[in-house]
Amino acid sequence: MLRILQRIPIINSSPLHHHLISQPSSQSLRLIRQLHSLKLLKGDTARLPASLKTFIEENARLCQPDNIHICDGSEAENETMLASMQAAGTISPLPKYDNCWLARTNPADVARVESRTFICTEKREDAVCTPAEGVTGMLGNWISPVDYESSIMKRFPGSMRGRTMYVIPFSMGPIGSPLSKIGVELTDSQYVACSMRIMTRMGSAVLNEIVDKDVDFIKCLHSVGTPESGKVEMESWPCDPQRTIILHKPDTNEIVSYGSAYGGNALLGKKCFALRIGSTIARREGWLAEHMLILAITAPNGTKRYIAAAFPSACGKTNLAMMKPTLPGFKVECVGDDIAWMKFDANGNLRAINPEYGFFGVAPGTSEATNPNAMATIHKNTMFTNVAATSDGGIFWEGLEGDLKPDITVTDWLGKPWSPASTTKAAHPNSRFCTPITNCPVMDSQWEHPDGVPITAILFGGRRPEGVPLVYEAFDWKHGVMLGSAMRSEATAAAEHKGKVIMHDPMAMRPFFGYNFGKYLEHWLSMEKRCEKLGGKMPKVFHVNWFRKDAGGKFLWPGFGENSRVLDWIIKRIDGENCFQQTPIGNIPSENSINLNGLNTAVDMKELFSIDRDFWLKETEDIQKFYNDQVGQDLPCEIQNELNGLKERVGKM
Ligand code: GTP
Ligand code: SPV
Ligand code: MN
Repeated sequence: MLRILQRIPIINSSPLHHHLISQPSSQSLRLIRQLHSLKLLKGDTARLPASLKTFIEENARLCQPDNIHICDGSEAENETMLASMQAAGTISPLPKYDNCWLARTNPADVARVESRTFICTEKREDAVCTPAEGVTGMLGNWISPVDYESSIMKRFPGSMRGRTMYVIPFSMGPIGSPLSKIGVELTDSQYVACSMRIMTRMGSAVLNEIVDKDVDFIKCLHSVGTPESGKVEMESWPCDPQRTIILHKPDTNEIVSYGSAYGGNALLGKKCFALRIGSTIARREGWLAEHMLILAITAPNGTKRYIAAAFPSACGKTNLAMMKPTLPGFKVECVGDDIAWMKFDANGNLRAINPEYGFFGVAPGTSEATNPNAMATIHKNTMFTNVAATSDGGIFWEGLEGDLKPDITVTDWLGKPWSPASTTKAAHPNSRFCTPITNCPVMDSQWEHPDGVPITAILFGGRRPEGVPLVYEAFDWKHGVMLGSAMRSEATAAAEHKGKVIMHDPMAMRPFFGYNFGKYLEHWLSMEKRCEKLGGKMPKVFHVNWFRKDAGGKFLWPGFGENSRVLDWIIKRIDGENCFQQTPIGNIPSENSINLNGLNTAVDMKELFSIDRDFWLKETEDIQKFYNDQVGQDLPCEIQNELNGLKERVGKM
């Protein structure tokens, strides 16, 4: 047995390999035989550095694909994959637009699966906080190295049988930027390969970086899998929802994902790499990897500011990132809509890049009225997933009712006839468009600048129907970090949660922490000293809430382009204008300092900014309970001090 194994060229030894060596079985024998018959469908392995070659070989041996295809990212390659997916019924063309496609997933595979997402470290406390006795931790899941290996071995052997393994070299961030990082994803899904080509810089140029510079890459393994029964439920969308698992091993920069082809579960550059693994690298290297949009706003006087904003999933990042300001003379340009990697430069300016190359945006609610720039982006080279289709070859979802012509019929995301009279939704609430950033008409000229853009303000915000004002400013950095840590929001469709409960979602990162949240807060706090040493100035921190409702359940604030009025106030504060009044929770705009000129809906500004003592007493209690239950001894004392201060100020109201 061992002799057979030794004949296989193994240059590097990884845990997967050890597993094969240490537990020889008839199964591993089969794996080995399989490797010898593997065909390389496309690509040249001779030039690959040993580390990459080994990574591909070991996983091919494990997953037993029929073929291996090293992606070059070319147009021709993309067309071939699209045609093959069309033939398989995975996607259908949308002839109303230019090279746009509709994918329908297995209805069991429509969102991220947070409960099946794990961080693997030797010690549990490196990955997650220690919750209070009897409390289930909600700030990530830990898995031991032993269970990590066995989870893989229970799922991956032979998981790619009958399929091709695509090797996807990709860069998060502009190729060659000092802020960028490279990954290689192995996947048996053409849908994932085509989507990665949209979402990241993918193909030969990245492979060349790996070959020429022998740079380290993040190892990403993905398989849609096959159910244990061996029976694929929906041939056009193979997956294994029963056994889906998403694993991360920060110590070795490894990501392993099985069973789902949807979004953050499968496009591994996004949440798995850029946030979970990214945040652990960022901590080691002294920077921040965050669930944030990045925008540029230019005021009528010509000054341009860059702002980053952390809102939980489906809480308005894409909308704000490319908004069309209603306030005359203002211009908003987009740098990114979901993820920011931010690092201080030599002068202490916090510089941000968007590591992505595409938008994976929430479809429902997107319309000419809410986000005209997104509408202008998505009619070319776009992959739509789980939206509804129209009889004239177009797309439809909730929010586009106004565009429906009477002679047009609609097919819902499940493929069934749908009409406005239907009681079900036409599009899945987490249906999405996957579209190239370069289509967006309002990208900032600096969006690909290798050094990033200088961030002057950081916004936190969630869906808070009650009690939380439209905007308030943190007193200082520490207070700002506490604000972020105490963030809460209504649950959304982007994950598997049910109902409209208000959930804690600290820093909008709850599903995306790569390490212990208490240590993450410590890292955030430490940014101030780092900046000071370099002689820089920290960004100002604000909390925003577009989603406050009146007693009748109507939004108090019109939102979308009108949010430019809030950005205008924020800029005035960055410039040091005395346009605020202090309250126990932070600084809110002084009367009339939010520019309402030309606003054509009546807004009850009093109610929008009201701060109710009882509400905030309860809020501080809830935050304390969250800290006690979920963070425990990992909570930095500075953060507890900040909460004590808030409690005291609210108590004195
Ligand atoms: P992820 O991609 O999941 O991280 O979400 P996101 O934060 O980018 O959310 P997105 O911008 O796609 O917005 C999600 C939903 O919020 C859509 O239905 C929007 O119409 C709605 N929305 C966005 N901005 C506003 C706003 O200012 N007011 C209101 N009322 N709704 C908004
Ligand atoms: C989110 O849920 O925050 C998203 C979508 O951006 S996904 O990529 O599926 O995580
Ligand atoms: Mn997101």
